[in-house]
Amino acid sequence: MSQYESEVEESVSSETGEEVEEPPMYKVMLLNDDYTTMEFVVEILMLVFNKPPEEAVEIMLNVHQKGIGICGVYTYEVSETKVNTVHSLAREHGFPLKCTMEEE
Ligand code: TYC
Repeated sequence: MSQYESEVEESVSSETGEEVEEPPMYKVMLLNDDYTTMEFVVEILMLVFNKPPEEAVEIMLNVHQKGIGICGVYTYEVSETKVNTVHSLAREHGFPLKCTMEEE
């Protein structure tokens, strides 16, 4: 079988959904605390979670009022990296901000 034919066969089997499984997805959540500034949380949401400014403020206020809130849903590796990035940046700036992940 030529290289071309083998590529076509692979793409057909992917399209039928028989050989491709969706990866599990994980919610990344921010937790409220009394010490992290609102400005820092908004910065985190824009920088780490790619939220536009208005949405970042909305999510931050939701976490501030309810105690916890979802920042995004990603694969395991991406979620883990975002949690670690949030904790590193928070520590660097002396804030106790906590972030967790949970399978959807
Ligand atoms: N509660 C904080 C304050 O009043 C703000 C805050 C919001 C902190 C969201 C953490 O995940 C958080 N300064």
